[in-house]
Amino acid sequence: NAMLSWQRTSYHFQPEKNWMNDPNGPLYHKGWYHLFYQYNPDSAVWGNITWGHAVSRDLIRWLYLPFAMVPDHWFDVNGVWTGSATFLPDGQVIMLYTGDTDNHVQVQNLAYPANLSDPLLLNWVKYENNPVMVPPPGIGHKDFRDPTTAWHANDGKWRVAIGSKVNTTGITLVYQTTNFTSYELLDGVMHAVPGTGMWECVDFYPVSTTDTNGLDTSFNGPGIKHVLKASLDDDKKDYYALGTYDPSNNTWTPDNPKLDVGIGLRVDYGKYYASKTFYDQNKQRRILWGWIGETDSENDDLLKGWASIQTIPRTVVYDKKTGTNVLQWPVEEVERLRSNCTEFNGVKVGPGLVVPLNISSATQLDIIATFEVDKAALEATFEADVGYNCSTTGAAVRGTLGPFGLLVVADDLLSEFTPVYFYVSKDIDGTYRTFFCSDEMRSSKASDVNKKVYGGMVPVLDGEKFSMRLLVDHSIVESFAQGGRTVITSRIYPTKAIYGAARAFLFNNATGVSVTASLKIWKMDSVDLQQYPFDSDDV
Ligand code: DQQ
Repeated sequence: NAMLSWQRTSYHFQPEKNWMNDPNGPLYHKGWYHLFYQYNPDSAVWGNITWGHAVSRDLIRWLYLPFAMVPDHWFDVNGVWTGSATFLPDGQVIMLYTGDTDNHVQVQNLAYPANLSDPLLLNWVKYENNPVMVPPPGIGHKDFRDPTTAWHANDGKWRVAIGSKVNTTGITLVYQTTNFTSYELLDGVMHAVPGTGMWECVDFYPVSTTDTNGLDTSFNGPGIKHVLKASLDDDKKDYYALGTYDPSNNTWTPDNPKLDVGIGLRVDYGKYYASKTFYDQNKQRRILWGWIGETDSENDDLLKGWASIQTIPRTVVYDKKTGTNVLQWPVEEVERLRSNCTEFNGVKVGPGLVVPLNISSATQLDIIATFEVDKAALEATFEADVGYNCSTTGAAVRGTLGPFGLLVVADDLLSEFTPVYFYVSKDIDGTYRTFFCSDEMRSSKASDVNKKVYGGMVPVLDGEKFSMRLLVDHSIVESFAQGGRTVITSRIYPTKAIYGAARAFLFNNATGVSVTASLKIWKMDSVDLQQYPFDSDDV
């Protein structure tokens, strides 16, 4: 449907048509990054789940390959569901995935490449004695899915985590194996959080507290913490926590019980789910993928013939400055798409003002913006909006110390726009709290769009400016605050602010402070995604 074609992205990964959901089994092999993904070959809604497959040299320019796995055995005939890849020391690639069986039981299956020397890993073999794990006693047949990348424990055995629940308690089960064909369930659970429901797509990985490089999933020792992430089926949100892993008793303990998995930090505060990391041995970094669904209607998805996007892959590291969160940042390769930089330096935006930025066709942008708030005014404020929360008020509501930020994917008349902004609150004891929000309420004139105000708190340390980075790509805005401490992804469906009509503005809706903004705005080139077999130059 040409009418909706401007909603397709120009530099994010999405299939040519039909439905996509979770990223699966990401890995780097012989010069190629591989992405597998949950895919419906027949329609733009979920179903017939198959593993789509694409490869890239640089995580940005993707080539579509034939399906890696289709639902064709009794142990996965109702869907080749989510899974993860593990490299063995001899280079063998192990793929563990969930199959929905002929009887709708969730089991774990083993697959491996038919030919490891093929850089494209085109052919996959399903192990003949699948399944390799079935729901253990006490676990529901529909509550047992999404195996993680395996890690090598200090006892010389491999371990793999699987999400589940008992009543309304979300849990992580751990199995151990030496050969990936037979598995033993370890006693107890690695972690459990009451009230969080079914844990999907568990991710578990080490981060260095001292170095900036990523760590292989099996890495353990001093100077590291472990991130545990779960995708909560009940509210379709990804939560993570930092903690300590003890392999000897198979437990993981959160640093701060108040910020445990499912009740504390979100991976991304916007439309974002089923994320998964992998260790990139090519560049010694850990890379995070996330599935960005649609927030228009299913009917519109069928009309436009496709649904869902993957984020630009993000590096993830421990935030040494705060010690309480990870930092997510778009992989450096995306910067190769930048062209045509426009700079704005020291633009003063007084209370209640909107300042147009002289950028045309503002649909594909990479924006870096910093804001300085008038210090005297901040200090003179006695109290401001204690108890503020991004989700209760959008950018239209004026406070003393916020909101201020950017309006993106806006038309000239501001009939459509999406504010991405900071909002500062101050308590009578002098403490500040900063929120980072994205307000979709006026992003589209279209009916049948589910619009929200998203966001969360973001630590802003002494001496830091307020800083944000935005990746704008037609119907998606990925927003990173303070170097990636808090991240928000929005889907937007503009009808006026499209192609040449799209603009960007600075705004300051605070009543009590002026802000001074400096920005760099790059146009982003489009990426051509090709179908296999492709030009041999690319291989
Ligand atoms: N999607 C897969 C499941 C997973 C869910 C099925 C999360 O394996 O739990 O498409 O979005």
